[in-house]
This record gives sequence, structure tokens and C-alpha cells, in this order.
Amino acid sequence: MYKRLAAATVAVFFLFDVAFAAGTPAPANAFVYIGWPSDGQVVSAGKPFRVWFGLRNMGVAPKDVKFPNTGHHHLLIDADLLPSGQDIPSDRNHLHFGAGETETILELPPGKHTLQLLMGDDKHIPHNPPVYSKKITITVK
Ligand SMILES: [Cu+2]
Repeated sequence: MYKRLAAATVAVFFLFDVAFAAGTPAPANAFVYIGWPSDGQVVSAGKPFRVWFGLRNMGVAPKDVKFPNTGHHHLLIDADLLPSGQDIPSDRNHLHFGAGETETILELPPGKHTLQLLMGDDKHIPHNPPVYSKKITITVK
């Protein structure tokens, strides 16, 4: 009985996955990365710093512009990736660069922080497959 239930659960999850997987396609070799700061970088407190967004094998387009193999950058600050198919929230942990920006200036409170880039389509939904950078940790002090 237990085994049968487990199988049923798996099937439901699989169906959900298929239902939400039909997002905007991204090239399989798309690669997004944080050009600066580097993982482990220490930056000065009270001093804004620039974050560079790098992207290969994919283009940048502003929000609401639907064009193949493009998207816009989102910077996740002290946040984890979202379940697939969910649109990216807009708050101080999820910054949208809907004008097609490829860099920003940040100022963060002292302490350790994580940064991660995530591409979103014209409607702020991650692509299929999702295109995200390595999550880096920086220290502000
Ligand atoms: Cu967005």
C-alpha cells in the first residue's frame, strides 16, 4: 500500500513538472555569470560597488519584449532559486533589470551575502531550462 502511494505521488509530481515545464526555451549552452565581484570578494561597507552581469550564447532583451533566445537579468540577493515555472518576485532580494541592464551598483549592509543571476523571459519567468549563474558569497565589512 505504501509503495503504491509513493508511485502515485511521483506521478502527480511528474504531471506538474510537465505542465510547468513549457516555459520559454533557452539555448542549452546559454551561460550566465557574475563578472564581478568574484566569489569570496570582500567589499567595503558604506561604499557602493558595481556588479557585472556576463552572458554567453543568449541575448538580453527588455521585459515585455518576446524575441527568441533572449531574456533579462535578475539578481538574487541572499535568496534561493525558485521552483521552475514560477515568476520571479520583485523585492529587495530579487532585483529585475527589465531595461536590459548588464550591470548595477549595489550597497549592502555589513556581513556575508550571496549573489546569483537568473535570467527571466519577457514575463519574468525563468526559461526552460533555467539559466542561472553560480551563487557567490561576498563579505561586506
Ligand atoms: Cu524580470
